[in-house]
Amino acid sequence: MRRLIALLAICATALGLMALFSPEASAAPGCRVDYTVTNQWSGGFQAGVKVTNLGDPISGWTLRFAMPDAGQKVVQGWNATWSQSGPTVTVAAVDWNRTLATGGTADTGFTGSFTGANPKPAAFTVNGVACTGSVGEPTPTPTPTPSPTPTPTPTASDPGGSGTPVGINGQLQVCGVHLCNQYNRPVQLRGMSTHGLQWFSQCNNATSLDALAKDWKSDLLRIAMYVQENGYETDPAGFTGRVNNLVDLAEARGMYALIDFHTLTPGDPNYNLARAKTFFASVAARNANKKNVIYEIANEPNGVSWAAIKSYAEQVIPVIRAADPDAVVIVGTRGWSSLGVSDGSSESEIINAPVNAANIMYAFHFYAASHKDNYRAAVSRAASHLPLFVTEFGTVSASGGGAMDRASTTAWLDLLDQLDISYANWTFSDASESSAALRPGTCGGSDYGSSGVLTESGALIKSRISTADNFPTS
Ligand code: IDC
Repeated sequence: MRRLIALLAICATALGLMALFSPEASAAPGCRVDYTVTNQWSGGFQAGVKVTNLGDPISGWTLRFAMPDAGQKVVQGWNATWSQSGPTVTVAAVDWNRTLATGGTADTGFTGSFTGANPKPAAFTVNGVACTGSVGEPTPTPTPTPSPTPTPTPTASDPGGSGTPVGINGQLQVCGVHLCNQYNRPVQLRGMSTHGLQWFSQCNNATSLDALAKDWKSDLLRIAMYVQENGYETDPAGFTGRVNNLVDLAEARGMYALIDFHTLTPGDPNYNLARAKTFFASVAARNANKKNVIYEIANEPNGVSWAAIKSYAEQVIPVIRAADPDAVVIVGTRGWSSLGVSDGSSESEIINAPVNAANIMYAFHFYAASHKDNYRAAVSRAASHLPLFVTEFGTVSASGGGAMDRASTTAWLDLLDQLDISYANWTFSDASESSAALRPGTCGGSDYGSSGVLTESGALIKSRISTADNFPTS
């Protein structure tokens, strides 16, 4: 009998130890959850949920909390897998944020709906351990009732601070063939594009975007959300959430955010028409009140006529306008956004049959080692008829690799400066390809701007975009 008791005691200890070391119930003796309602409207709200691990490093986490009111429902979450059963909300880490060092944080959030009150949730646990840290500010009362304790957001009138690109220029609009600021004066935005979010999200974090805004002085972040190649189509809610999160990170730093529906293969954007409508309805509704958002509805149509692209645009643009009437929308062009040139056509097919919508621009892309004088000539001609935005370009060949072509890149950027055409460089990432601005592996560190981490392309582009903007203010 005594032996049996001893055996049971050993088993119990072993089970306890297993529980302690399994990632789900690991030894995190402490955690904090910051829950902040960042926006609230009639029947709906948005909240940021930040998990801080105050215990030992963990290699996986699941957050749970309870919604106090029966009418409170999670609609869509981001940066984690969200589910709700009755009052209990379960938030499971995703691959790229499941490891949390001591003091490490994971930023997630969700949009929700509510019917009665919208009290703040309770009983936060991470891997079953109660999080006793602060759970954030009291929830503001629904608008339009003025809130006694409004949750501060950087959205208001001065996003990211008064000296920033968004702080100075405010809501953009197309005037004539130019992109104009709130004073109706032409502006040129110069910045960077992410790589595919499905592959390089580790390069887009608070530290790297601080560097991009302050050190690179980038005016914009293009958010390249691939639709295929393990992108949006595999997890619409997850990718929508990631895009929204990056819009917020850009906004908080006073940068414009170009939401790129990165279609590439197949080349006919109509293949993704239904997805585009769903995606843009959602991001446009969610970001309608922001001044920093620009929509790019199809990255690079290819193997498809201008008529088919125009038809796609005329179906997607009204969906955006219904939710966000005043934002600039950019339409991709034939032949990988070459204004048709790569297909043996030219800008005249667009001039002769423009998209039937206001406040829009047309995308032009180039890769400096592949696209030279005849493409520059097309842009020079087109620029006096069409509002153009170079939403993507590389300093290298169209494969994204090969040698950097400094002379052609310089000729291109000088031309764009002269014409006041905005641009975003491919890519602000550490991909192992010469178009990447950061050296392979460097996104795991905390330096995103010094010469030690920049590639040849990164150094050239940073030197070009970090010069003073001199945006007109009257
Ligand atoms: C390339 C990436 C490469 C990736 C490939 C996948 O650099 O790492 O494997 O896409 O599709 C474009 C496209 C852009 C390309 C880029 C370079 O918009 O997605 O990225 N490029 O080839 N158009 C012209 C060049």
